[in-house]
Amino acid sequence: MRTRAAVAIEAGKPLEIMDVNLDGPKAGEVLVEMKATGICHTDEFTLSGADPEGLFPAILGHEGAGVVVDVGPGVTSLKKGDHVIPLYTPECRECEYCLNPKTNLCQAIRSTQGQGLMPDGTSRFSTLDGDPILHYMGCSTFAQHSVLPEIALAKVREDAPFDKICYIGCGVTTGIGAVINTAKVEIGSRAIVFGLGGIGLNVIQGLRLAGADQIVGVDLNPSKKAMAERFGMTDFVNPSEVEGDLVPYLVDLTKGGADYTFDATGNVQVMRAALESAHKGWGESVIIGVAPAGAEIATRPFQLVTGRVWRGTAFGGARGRTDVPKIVDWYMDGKIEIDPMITHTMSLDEINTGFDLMHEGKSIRSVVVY
Ligand code: NAD
Ligand code: DAO
Ligand code: ZN
Ligand code: ZN
Repeated sequence: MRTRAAVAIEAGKPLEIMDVNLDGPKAGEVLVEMKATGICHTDEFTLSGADPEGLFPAILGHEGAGVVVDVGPGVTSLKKGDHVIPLYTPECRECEYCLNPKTNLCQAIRSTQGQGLMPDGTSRFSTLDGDPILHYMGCSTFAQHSVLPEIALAKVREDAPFDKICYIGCGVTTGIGAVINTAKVEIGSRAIVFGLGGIGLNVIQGLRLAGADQIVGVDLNPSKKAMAERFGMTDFVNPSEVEGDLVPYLVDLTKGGADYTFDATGNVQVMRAALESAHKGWGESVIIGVAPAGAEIATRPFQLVTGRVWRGTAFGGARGRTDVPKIVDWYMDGKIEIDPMITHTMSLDEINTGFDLMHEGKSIRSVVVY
């Protein structure tokens, strides 16, 4: 079939909107009509050329929501008409990783997904001239139709609005999951969140959900304060306004250090400050931000000897087919908010405007509605 897509032809160039060919689903695969997709910083990271693993030409996008149009042979868990959210972290429920409760990093299709290919080693997308176009993070949600492995789709309730729940495909789940699944924050905790963007705001609402008593937000951009307060931040710190070192200031503010700290900036100096502002003896620091290629973290080992813990999280530690439908329920039941974070919506033809808004720091989330 033919479908319309925003194609990343090469790094550093705007996406090109064009008709492309899409082959139907093979065994274990599902054809999805995308109804909405968020534009995430990771799409920008790849499009900019900063991602050393970025491959071109490709159809980017990994934060979608849509409807099943067709299923390939052997697909049992999904049928035509089901509402789904694509998963860049799949859940096969059979591999060594899925069977280990300590991780969500299913490895069933890891190698082909990283090469921009479907599990059989080929691409379903091609140009009208027949040249292959690569998939991206196993999702390629910047196309009106996409083919995905069955294990990379979460089935969700049908009354949930696509233009909001697409954000659960990455930002919402990553932020809330970092709190609930990775840190396992207890009621009454003190926490510090570094970076109040699309991920950090969801960490903040995750902390509110978990019953944290003190939620400190740290950001260089003072315009982030109002929205973070709306989601539960109790104290705002702008590092550029702190006299002296940031870490002792934060340790003092949290009465000896935070029980939990989160990096949602991707900056390795911030990651160090996050670790060192965690409480001596028990404080845990969770790295969410993706640092530039080759960047390294540092601290004095004595920080760990004296009881602080450094850990990281991918997709908020969520097992997508199991956890994503529950997060959609939380949204529909009013336990979490998404609507205020969707600051802009646009058509596929206008998708490059979404990237411009991100560069200008004017959006939290832009969503393309098909
Ligand atoms: P964003 O750009 O919307 O937000 C980042 C925020 O950090 C901004 O508000 C910015 O002002 C602030 N900031 C930057 N430098 C700072 C500093 N030195 N001190 C304090 N604040 C600073 O980005 P986002 O969409 O929220 O993503 C945050 C990070 O999370 C990115 O690195 C992204 O790649 C990563 N991410 C990780 C996962 C995962 O599974 N681990 C998933 C999605 C995104
Ligand atoms: O190596 O098994 C693996 C998969 C790693 C995927 C980790 C994704 C981390 C977050 C990237 C940004 C998400 C938008
Ligand atoms: Zn698996
Ligand atoms: Zn993302």
